Amino acid sequence: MSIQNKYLLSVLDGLKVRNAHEPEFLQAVTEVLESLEPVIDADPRYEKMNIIGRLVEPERVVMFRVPWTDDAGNVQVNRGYRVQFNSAIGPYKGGLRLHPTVNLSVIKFLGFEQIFKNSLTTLPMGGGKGGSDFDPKGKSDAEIMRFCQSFMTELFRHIGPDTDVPAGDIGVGGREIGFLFGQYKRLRNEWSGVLTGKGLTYGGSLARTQATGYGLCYFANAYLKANGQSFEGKKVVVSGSGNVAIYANQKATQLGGKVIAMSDSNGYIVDENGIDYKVIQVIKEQKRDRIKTYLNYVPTAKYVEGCSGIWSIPCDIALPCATQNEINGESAKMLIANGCIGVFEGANMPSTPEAITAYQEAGIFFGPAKAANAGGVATSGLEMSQNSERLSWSFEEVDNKLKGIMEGIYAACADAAEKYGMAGNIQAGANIAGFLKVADAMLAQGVC
Ligand code: NDP
Ligand code: 2IT
Repeated sequence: MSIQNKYLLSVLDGLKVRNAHEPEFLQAVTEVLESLEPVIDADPRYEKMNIIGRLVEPERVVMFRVPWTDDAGNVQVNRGYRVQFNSAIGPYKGGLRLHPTVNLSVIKFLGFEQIFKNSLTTLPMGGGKGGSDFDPKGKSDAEIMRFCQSFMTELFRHIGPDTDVPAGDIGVGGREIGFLFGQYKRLRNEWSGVLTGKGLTYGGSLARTQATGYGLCYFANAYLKANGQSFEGKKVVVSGSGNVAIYANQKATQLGGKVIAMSDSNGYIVDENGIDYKVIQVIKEQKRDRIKTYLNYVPTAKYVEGCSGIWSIPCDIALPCATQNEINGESAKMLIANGCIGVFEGANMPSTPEAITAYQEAGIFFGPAKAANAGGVATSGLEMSQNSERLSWSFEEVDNKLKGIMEGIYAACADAAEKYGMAGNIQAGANIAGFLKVADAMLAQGVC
């Protein structure tokens, strides 16, 4: 789809000039602006108040030095980021990613996506994201702690429970959130719900750990159901084997699917009998080991070196849960040729533009990340509510709310797509429904 609207084109052209070295960010913005064309055409206020020009510019970008000492006594330095993208509908909210591929483009694309995702949850959260190019792989607990303490020693002055509330993402789970929280509390002399994904003994919410993976399957299930389909008897391929992938496996299996393949950045495993998520929990959450060690638990399974080959495995449903651009046009065509009926994105922006075009041309179901993986941040929003109330809700209560939110997101995307003449296009519906709430809040708040 190419943009015709002159205003949208001028914003995008300007952005390309000013951010030529930020390919992931430009990819994310282009995808959204293409869907917004009918909305901008229909209401002149968005152009008049330059809503799009303001939306694509982060309210604030913080970049900082993160010095730390490794176990051998060497002084290391990494680069830290927090992009506070949009606070029109609530405090900035979004995860922290620790991975060697992190740079400003990656954090800006994630922060931009987060604006619309958070809006879709219906909870009052603005968009933000942060992280560092620190590589947690092979580091000791003590090194992780020293890094997290140093990272928070700068970050603390920019965040707060009503200002900006970070959480986990790739490389940031319960262990890291604990170290970050401890350092924030120490620096501020204040106990507050400044981070989500906290441990259950200090303000965390039940079901937050499971929320992104469960939410992905609740969303996919609602989508499939609306089209007379279900997970029942379906072969499912899940990429990744981290937080999102593990609980996507568990829920897809509970809903009647069979997860036959999972991966990490080194390679993938295939087990036609179905992969038990508990084995992956042991390998990844307890031992922090590689996926190929699955063969020590299930010797009949197969391991293949290299992660992108996972999309050549015939399956009915694909749940990409690893990282951005992990499904390219060629992989998408392979999935479709092998009979895949739907791709639901657990990771952020896992499909390249060519892959999305292939899904659309084939007419398969496509659940875009900002809708399909919103369950994690939605449950972070529920954690914030519990912290404010000084109460904790039961697992069932949080899980039921999460399910309701994901079903509501599917309905909102379907309705928005239909209203703007693109019935069935859930990708466009997600962008439009997410945009409208933020844009209308921005209109109400004047030029700021
Ligand atoms: P984890 O760190 O728990 O797991 C990441 C998984 O993806 C690992 O299996 C990792 O393999 C693999 N992976 C990461 N980078 C790459 C890469 N460059 N190439 C191949 N594989 C890679 O992260 P999460 O499960 O939390 O996050 C996964 C995705 O879901 C990300 O896109 C994240 O932004 C998104 N997401 C996460 C949410 C959350 O609540 N955690 C919420 C919504 C979206 P290896 O161990 O070998 O690196
Ligand atoms: O991409 C995401 O939505 C997340 N990593 C979760 C963010 C959050 O604040 O829970």
